Amino acid sequence: MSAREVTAKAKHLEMGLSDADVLEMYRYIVLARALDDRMWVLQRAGKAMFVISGPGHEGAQVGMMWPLDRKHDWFVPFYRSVAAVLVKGMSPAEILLSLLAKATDPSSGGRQMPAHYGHPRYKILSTSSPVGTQYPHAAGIAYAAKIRRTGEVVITSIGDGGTSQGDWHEALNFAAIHKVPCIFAVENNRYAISVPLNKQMAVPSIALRAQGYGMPGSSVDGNDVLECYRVTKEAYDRAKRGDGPTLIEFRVERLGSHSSDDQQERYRPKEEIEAARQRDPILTFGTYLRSVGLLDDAKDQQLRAEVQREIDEATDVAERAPDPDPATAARHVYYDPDPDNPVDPVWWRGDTDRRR
Ligand SMILES: Cc1ncc(C[n+]2csc(CCOP(=O)(O)OP(=O)(O)O)c2C)c(N)n1
Repeated sequence: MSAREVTAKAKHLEMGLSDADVLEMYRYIVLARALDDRMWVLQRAGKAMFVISGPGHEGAQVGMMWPLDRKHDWFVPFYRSVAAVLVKGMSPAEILLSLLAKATDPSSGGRQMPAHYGHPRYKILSTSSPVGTQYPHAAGIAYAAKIRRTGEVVITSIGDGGTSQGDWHEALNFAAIHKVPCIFAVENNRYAISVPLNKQMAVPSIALRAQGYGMPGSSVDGNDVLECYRVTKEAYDRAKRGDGPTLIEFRVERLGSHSSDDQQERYRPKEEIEAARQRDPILTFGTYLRSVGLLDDAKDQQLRAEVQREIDEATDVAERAPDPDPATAARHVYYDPDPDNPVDPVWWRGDTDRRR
């Protein structure tokens, strides 16, 4: 039975999303969560040194990535962007290769900390550790896309605390002045590690700040996956038309601690943590899919079993992968021409005599 038969007004159909689309979106959310759980298990087992991930942010991330052309457009992630990089093309195995710092980790060959995602093939820009730097990077890529008339759109994301960084403000100002095709997402979980939102800003909404730079700003419930899609699609179409950037605040819940290095129970009230769990996007989106007849217990169990198998296989691949050769530790730190690497700038220019 399709959603159209159950109700003439299924919200996703009105938005132009098919039944297959919304089921795939749900699958990505469940996949990202299962991957997240596995990362924590690997860390607790002493196989990974650190975990920082996105439980609770998945619905907003899947909704915000869905309007993108996954091959053509750019994504500039942050450490919580697990679901987002999956939608953009990375596999669970690639994410686990980076968690375990393996030689074949596509993000950095095992050099970066976990959660510093990057992938040239999927146009995911490598993550830098200082919070906020992704915003000017995204504004710069979007400026280049505009000058080169490539038609690419850029999306980047950050947490609420990251909006206190100078980089964040400079990027928005520059992007609005030059009307670049960029979507600036903020995943507002109301905490920057243990620092609450009211110690980061004196305004009631991050979206309000857009006005100060001369771009539209929206605030959306990040557990309402379809709303996240709708608002981002509007911003995407605006960027495509050449009308410039948009700021979108996604109000999300952080369902765990900031990272494997802290304990949220020490700075968050129990009731708040419990209330956050009720707003889990797996629950909210699952409820929607059931209400339009696309999901039931049997289908949900089958999907979760398939996802679990995929995560088990990815774990095997990552655990069996070789560690990097210590002799190559400084590779990628300084410029090192590599004729076999298709993203090497020398290779691009065909300037091969400059190779060592
Ligand atoms: C410039 C800079 N300052 C501090 C840090 C350490 N740090 C890493 S994540 C983080 C909290 C960021 O909070 P927020 O932007 O709200 O995102 P969230 O982790 O809550 O998703 C901090 C302070 C850093 N990486 N870079």
